[in-house]
Amino acid sequence: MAVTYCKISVAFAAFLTVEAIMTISKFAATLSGVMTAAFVAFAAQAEEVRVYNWSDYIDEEILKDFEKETGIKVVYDVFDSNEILETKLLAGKTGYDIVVPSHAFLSRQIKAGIFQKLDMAQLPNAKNIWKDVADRVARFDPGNEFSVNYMWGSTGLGYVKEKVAERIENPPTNSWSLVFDPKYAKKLQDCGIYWLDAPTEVMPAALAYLGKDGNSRSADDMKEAAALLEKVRPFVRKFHSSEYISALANGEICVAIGWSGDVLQARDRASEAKKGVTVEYSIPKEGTQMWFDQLAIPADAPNPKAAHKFINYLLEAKVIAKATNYVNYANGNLASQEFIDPEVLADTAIYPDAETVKNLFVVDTYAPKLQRVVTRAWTRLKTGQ
Ligand code: N2P
Repeated sequence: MAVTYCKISVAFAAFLTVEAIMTISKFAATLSGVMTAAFVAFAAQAEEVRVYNWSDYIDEEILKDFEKETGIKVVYDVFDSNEILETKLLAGKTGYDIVVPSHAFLSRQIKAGIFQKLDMAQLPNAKNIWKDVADRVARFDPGNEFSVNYMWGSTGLGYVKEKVAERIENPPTNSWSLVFDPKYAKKLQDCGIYWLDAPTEVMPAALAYLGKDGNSRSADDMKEAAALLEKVRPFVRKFHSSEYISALANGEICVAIGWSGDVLQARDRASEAKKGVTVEYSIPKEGTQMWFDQLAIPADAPNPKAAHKFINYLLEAKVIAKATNYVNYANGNLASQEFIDPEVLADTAIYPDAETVKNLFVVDTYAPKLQRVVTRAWTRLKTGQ
């Protein structure tokens, strides 16, 4: 066959000019170049994992290490709001292989059929999972079938010690009153107060401050919490769920309602900068919520196999310890603890001890009716309508 082809080619070539032959061969070379590029692109596409995670939530070296180890390219996008993630997930076809909703959102998303079950056979490192954490999450993901914990933490107060002290004598930094009592909030207004742009974070905090159950299911309680928030809302400079890290670290604001590890990252950045800014985190004495951010694979994920590889990689004790050491959040991996920096492991703001845990509550998913009350109150709070 090859010989025949050759003969025909030679015979055919005899009819062509030298230039024509060169043009054809250039064309052939270009064609094969295009085909190679197309093949490489195809191969690269097949070897890609698309991850949608919270901002300021990983040491990027981990992504590079994963790429080196597996040859799978990581496309990594970030968000800072469960609502944003949920809107995308409900619309479908996100193109993501892994997303990271918090427990209460995860629960209703599982019921809405958003995720596929994890294939435990592809997750041998699941042996490292911390059972206490998995058990707590099982209330939201029964049998832990759809998700694995990435990080968990609490929602509290981040503040710049010097700036708050300049404005308030004996400031109640261990209490929600710092931001929810108009007497204090007013004094901090010029310096700057940020709130998380997240009703499911701020409303439970207001409930706890009022002495109510932070996990209350009562619409009346919610309305009372909203009324309290309305009173201090004029003193809030910004609703934002990630900018407070640099705002605190640079001493641009006085206080933020924020997430534990984010505030602790601000603390570390401020102390590295040595500009006289001391950032501290506190879990208010009235209590606050703890939450669990879960790795899950959308039902329509383009590359579930790579998603499992990525999750399995994050379940490696040393890998997830590296993430915790970088982001100052606790993880759900027991085996990782021997690789966690001793000061991180001993920090009760990160790994709460029994005494601290007493002050923490978990907020369940709001039923649609209660969710509407919360959403409406929040919109009114932010827009005045
Ligand atoms: C990371 C924030 C994650 C905590 N910046 C919110 N669940």
